[in-house]
Amino acid sequence: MSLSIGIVGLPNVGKSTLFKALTKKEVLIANYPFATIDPSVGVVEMPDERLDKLADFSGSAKKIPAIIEFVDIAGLVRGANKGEGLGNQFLANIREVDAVVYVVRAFEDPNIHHVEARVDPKADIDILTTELMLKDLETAEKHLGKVHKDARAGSKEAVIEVEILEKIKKGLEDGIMAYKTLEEISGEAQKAVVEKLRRELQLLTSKRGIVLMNINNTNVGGSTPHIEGFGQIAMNIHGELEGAGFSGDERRELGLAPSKLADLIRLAYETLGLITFFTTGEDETRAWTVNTGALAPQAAGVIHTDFDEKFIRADVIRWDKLLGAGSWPESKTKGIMQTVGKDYEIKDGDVMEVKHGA
Ligand SMILES: Nc1nc2c(ncn2[C@@H]2O[C@H](COP(=O)(O)OP(=O)(O)OP(=O)(O)O)[C@@H](O)[C@H]2O)c(=O)[nH]1
Ligand SMILES: [Mg+2]
Repeated sequence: MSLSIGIVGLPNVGKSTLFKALTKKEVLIANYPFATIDPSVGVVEMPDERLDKLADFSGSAKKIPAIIEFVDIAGLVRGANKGEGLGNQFLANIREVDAVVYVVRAFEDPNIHHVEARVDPKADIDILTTELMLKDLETAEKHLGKVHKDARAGSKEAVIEVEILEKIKKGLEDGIMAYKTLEEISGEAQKAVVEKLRRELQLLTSKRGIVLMNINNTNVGGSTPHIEGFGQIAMNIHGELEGAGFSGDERRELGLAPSKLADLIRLAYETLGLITFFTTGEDETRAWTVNTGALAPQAAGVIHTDFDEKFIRADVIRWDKLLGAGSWPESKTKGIMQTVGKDYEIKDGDVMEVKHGA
């Protein structure tokens, strides 16, 4: 399970600068709108000191962190849903990601051109979400046309689909992003249709996100935006890039503020309801990603697809307790380690050893 996050925002707000700070990849950073046309994709390792400590503890030959893919997407402007600016080009890119970082400009700098000729992060968020919602409205209406036919032909599933699409549509017309409408739908048959619609329509606002305010050290211009249920972070993107590659200690010596890139990645995990568990041994220590609420067999299935069906039981211990016990066998004799069955819910920070019949 690898996670991909799209960087979305108005032109010239620092999206490519953030992408470069995160991925250390060379991209065009330029003080003019629409510098980015084709999206760039880069992979970032999830920083996690628990992984480092576990790998030291086990004397592992390899250490494999969880990874996150970031996609630097073209800037979008007012009217983009109708093809303004680079128009529809960015939409396909947003469809492909799991979550969105909405970057808004909160720094004052007369030398950096702002497409709206003012600094107002809240107004920028309104432009971004409005454009995406308008596009979603178009997609939902188009799809409704098709599904209506199936519903009339007597398909039960299509009847539910129409119901849900109508709710999404009404919500979008009232300025409610699709993720919110979808999350509020209950009923087993309904939820199955929600999953189907998520996959098939990939509505732009059906994805969760983070609001990132690009600030200077000195000021936050305009009013603070907020999207219910979304993570929020303020960051000096330019400073992040300048400090990229320096350790925490080096940053202190240079008088740079501590990096917030790791906070951003953690926030993405939180926002998406993801947790990390570990496997560890002499060969490797590895971090794995699962959804909150995943049961032991599902987690085992992330390690190897066969392990899900052929799951028998697992030995589980929280990472710091394992370190405290001194060794895996000692954690057993001391009774700190738990042997769990199929109904065990994996917790963030668990170390797991799967017993399977595969
Ligand atoms: N003062 C200041 N300038 C910044 C900051 N972040 C980015 N910039 C500058 O803003 C300009 C645009 O940065 P980019 O990262 O290329 O912006 P973008 O959002 O990718 O723009 P498009 O690809 O055109 O949509 C560059 O000149 C950056 O150096 C910041 O935090 N402070
Ligand atoms: Mg760019």
